Amino acid sequence: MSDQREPSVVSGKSFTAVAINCAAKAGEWIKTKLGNYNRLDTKYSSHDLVTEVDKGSEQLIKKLVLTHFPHHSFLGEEGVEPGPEASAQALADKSEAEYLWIVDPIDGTTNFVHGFPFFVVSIALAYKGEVIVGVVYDPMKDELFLAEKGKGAYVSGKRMQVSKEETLSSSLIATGFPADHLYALPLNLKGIQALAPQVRNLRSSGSAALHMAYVAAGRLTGFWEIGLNSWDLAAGSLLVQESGGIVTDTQGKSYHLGVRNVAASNGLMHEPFLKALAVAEATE
Ligand code: 2AM
Ligand code: CA
Repeated sequence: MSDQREPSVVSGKSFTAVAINCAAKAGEWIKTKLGNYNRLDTKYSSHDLVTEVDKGSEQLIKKLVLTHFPHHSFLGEEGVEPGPEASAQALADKSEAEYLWIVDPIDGTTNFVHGFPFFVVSIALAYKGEVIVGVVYDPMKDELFLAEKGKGAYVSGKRMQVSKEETLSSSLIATGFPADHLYALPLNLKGIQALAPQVRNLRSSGSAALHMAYVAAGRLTGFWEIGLNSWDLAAGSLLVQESGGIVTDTQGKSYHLGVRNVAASNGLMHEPFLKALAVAEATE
């Protein structure tokens, strides 16, 4: 087996092996529940959905992680009250953790609920606040995106690289339509209005983690969105960085776990990308 494939080899009780195992197990289980679950609740607003499957997936992952690493800390979307303040507080509460697992058990819940086949499991491990392992698993395509700090990023065992577009006009860019209709959605819509005529085209799959993985894989040139949470971005941020791309907030500051307004790209068009958002006053 070539060196390039090594990081996806599962062995022993390594952090990466556990992350992969959790994502694969949760993803397979989620897939069996597609169109086959009982409870649908809303969280922050009628646009913010959660199902028993989100909760079950998080329990499965948490149990597995803590079985292997009982002294590690765990931050999962379903363990946090809805809303930006609670998210920020939950992250602050874990700021002293040496090893912190940051998990979105289903990123793209609205898609899952509607049977629109774009949703992923996102699992990151941070060491002293820095992401060192990131896994995003898409069970519908059976694609596993993996990055280890300093060791590159891989999709299903194949090394990933960001795309090569250097201009906005040649870029395919993704964004989202945030559930928060008071603050995040209007800002994002401003960015959309400004960027749509300037780029090759825009896409919106409904899963931030999948967009980050696709930037890493060179399938998208860039991605931005206002009002995301640490669990949407932690794994994807390492995927993009280890594939040669850049992750900042929408104002250009380096990525850290607290970033909510994200801009990720191949790096080559990051400057005009951020500039277009700034000119549109769509950054915060
Ligand atoms: P989710 O499916 O895990 O909720 C789509 O715009 C992206 O926004 C998805 O990654 C989605 O993740 C996330 N999202 C949905 N509701 C959100 C909320 N209230 N706050 C922050 N992010 C949200
Ligand atoms: Ca989620």
